[in-house]
Amino acid sequence: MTEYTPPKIWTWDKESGGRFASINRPIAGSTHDKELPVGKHPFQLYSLGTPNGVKVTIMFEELLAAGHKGAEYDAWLINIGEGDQFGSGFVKVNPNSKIPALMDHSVTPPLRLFESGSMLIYLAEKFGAFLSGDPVIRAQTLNWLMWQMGSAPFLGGGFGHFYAYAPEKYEYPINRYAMEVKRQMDVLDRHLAGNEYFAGDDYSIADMAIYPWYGAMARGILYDAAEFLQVQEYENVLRWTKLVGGREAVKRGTMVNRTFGEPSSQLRERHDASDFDTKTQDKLEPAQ
Ligand SMILES: N[C@@H](CCC(=O)N[C@@H](CS)C(=O)NCC(=O)O)C(=O)O
Repeated sequence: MTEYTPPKIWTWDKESGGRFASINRPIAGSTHDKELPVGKHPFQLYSLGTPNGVKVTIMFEELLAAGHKGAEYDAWLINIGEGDQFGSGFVKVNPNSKIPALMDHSVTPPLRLFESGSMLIYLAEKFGAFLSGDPVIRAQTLNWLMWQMGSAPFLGGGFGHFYAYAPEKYEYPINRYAMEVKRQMDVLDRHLAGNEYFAGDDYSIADMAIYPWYGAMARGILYDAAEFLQVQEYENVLRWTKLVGGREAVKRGTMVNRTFGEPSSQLRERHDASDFDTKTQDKLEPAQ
């Protein structure tokens, strides 16, 4: 690795490379005028089927499966590779320009929500589901929810970035973040050795937040790093991953706003429960 002496003042090198170089910028705010579409349901979600997006679509599908009809939602596709997150309408909902972004039109005035963890807590409280009213269990759930929000950036922005997306492979950051991700997996594994779910006996928003990131890592589908990180060692995480991944609502939530993988697993936009049967990519664009 070539050594770098930082200049006195940092300047933006637009050509710095890497998979997401074209959307990374050192300034906030919108780059173009574009209003967001609004569908017929109380909730309007603007997202993409990445782990952060999937946390919220899993929650909506779980709420609907539990009979909460007020949780109907439209899920619009935000293509972050094309810079949709910098449109003026999107920035009004999330000034941080990241998916997911959510509007609740069932309240007056309509409420904007950004940060997936904030959405999970809001929805759980609104519908009285997946977050216990018991102060002790509630605190345990929020411990793990906040753990996920604080830890996953080291998995994604740290390990994933340097192992999979950086323009070249550098030993120092890959070592540093591989060590941290293995430590995190071990934290989860030890907790799950004595607990069915993160908050104890009951499935909660903590499981919904952790599964899309660490369940994907345990299943070996994140950054093609299963062998490198020897993820099969984390047996309790694997047990829990199978349990959560087997839920019908989790399977549906994982399909929403997904633009990669098997065409039958991609429901790029969801505007009705029946879309899972009729609007997946294999049905919209059948192979010739
Ligand atoms: N802490 C945020 C993270 C959201 C986030 O990082 N979203 C990514 C996709 S997974 C994004 O929109 N990136 C676009 C960009 O950085 O321009 C949350 O959980 O909502």
